[in-house]
Amino acid sequence: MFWFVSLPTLLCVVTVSFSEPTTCEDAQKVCSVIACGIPVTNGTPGRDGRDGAKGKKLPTGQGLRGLQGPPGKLGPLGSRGAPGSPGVKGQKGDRGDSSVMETKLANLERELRSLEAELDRIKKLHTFSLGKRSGKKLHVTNGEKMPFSKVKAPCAELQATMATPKNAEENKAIMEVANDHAFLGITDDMTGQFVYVTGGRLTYSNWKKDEPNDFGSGEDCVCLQKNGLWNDISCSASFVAVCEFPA
Ligand SMILES: [Ca+2]
Ligand SMILES: [Ca+2]
Repeated sequence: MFWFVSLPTLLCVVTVSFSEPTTCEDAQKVCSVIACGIPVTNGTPGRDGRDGAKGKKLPTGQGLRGLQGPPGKLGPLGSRGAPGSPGVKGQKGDRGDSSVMETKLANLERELRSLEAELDRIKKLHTFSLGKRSGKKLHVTNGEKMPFSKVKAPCAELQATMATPKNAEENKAIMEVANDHAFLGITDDMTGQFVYVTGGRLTYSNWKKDEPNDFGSGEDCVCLQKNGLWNDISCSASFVAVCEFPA
């Protein structure tokens, strides 16, 4: 049977066996008469092939994004910012109902004026009946005689002080009000120097001749005599109490 195979066909088979065409189409390009698709029986498996060439390294891919972590710690307070610009001025509000307060205030003012007038009237009555105005002072007395230690209290009840003449006019006013020997608010029982009971050294005096003499080393208070002269005398003696307060 091999003897009927033409020569070109035989050469083609030989040629094909040496060039190892990879496909049947490759074989057809070399040999136009070769018959493809002829069924063949499977042979024994070939040997394992050699290791292939090392693959090309690909660029690093992007991995999957991890889960979001917990919030971080609160940061420190920032510095105080600059003041903002003023807001838009609001509309004028409705007028409140202040008539009740205005009425009460008016009543209080009326009562205050009435009390001031009454007080002024009482002061004038005192001046006319008991007291004597001298400059900015008003001197009063009830005519009662008492020791020096007891004069201070009734004056304090009137929110006044013991009579302390600071000039000749006041000295004369006290003398006329007392119309008798009177204690003045002056003593030297603490330091040996005569001072006002309200504090401070004397700025005016009207001592009688040879006074103060501190007779018997026991004269620490001052008496205004009926003639207006001063004498240091015992504080335990009793004389008219005269008080003074701002007119
Ligand atoms: Ca004395
Ligand atoms: Ca004396």
